[in-house]
Amino acid sequence: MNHAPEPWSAQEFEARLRGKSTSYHIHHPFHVMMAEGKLTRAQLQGWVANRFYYQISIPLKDAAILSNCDNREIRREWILRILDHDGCSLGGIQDAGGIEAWIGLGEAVGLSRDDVTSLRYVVPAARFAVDAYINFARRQPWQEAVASSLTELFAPHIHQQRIDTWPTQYPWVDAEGLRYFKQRLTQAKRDVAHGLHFTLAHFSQSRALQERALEILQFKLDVLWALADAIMLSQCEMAITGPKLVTPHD
Ligand code: AHQ
Repeated sequence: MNHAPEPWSAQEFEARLRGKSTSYHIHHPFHVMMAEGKLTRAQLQGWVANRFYYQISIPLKDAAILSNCDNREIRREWILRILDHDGCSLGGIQDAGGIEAWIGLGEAVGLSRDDVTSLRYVVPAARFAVDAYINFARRQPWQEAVASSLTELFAPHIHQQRIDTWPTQYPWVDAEGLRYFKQRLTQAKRDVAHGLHFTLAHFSQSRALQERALEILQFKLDVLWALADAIMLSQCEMAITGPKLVTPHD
């Protein structure tokens, strides 16, 4: 009789999760072009405007996890992610939040607040990629949605890359706009410590669950890759239709 393979050790399991860094969107041609300073002003504006839809969707994703999660200890930690993005006013602490910081990034690259918040420049394929992530979190067990957040294992690297390269590659961008990336450096590390600890424990009950965790992480890596595809394609369309950021809704 075939016996199910033994689960990997925690070290092996974590190494396999981290090994998926090769699929991270830092390697996407669009992000490589960004790091090399090859994006035009309109292309960088298009990226900021489209990524705003991802940013405002993160709290909805996290709220879906909270609404599905029956574990108070997990919820106490997970709710911090919503406050990080939506902002909060707690015990004298006033934090405008990451969504507000992303609007500031939009203004730093020359968009108006309304250009960003109206979502007028968000292209359909970008919406579809982000919505696939939100709907995954709504419909799958909360434990799987926790595992899907682990693309942030690789996020500090891409945030640091922008902080390091934009001042010289895009000197016209107001440095204040980089605030979002700087605050994510610490927030992402806290979030990953929590999400990874839970994922290593929960999914190590069997080899099949560990394999599922890798499958979930690949799904989310594909979401980020598809989002970059959508933004890059919209730039090609813009090259054909002219410099103005355009979407089918215009
Ligand atoms: O700004 C980002 C962010 O707040 C999050 C939350 C996390 C999640 O729950 O899925 N993932 C994530 C990411 C953010 N920024 C992306 C970037 O490239 O700026 C990276 C992305 C991630 O790696 O998942």
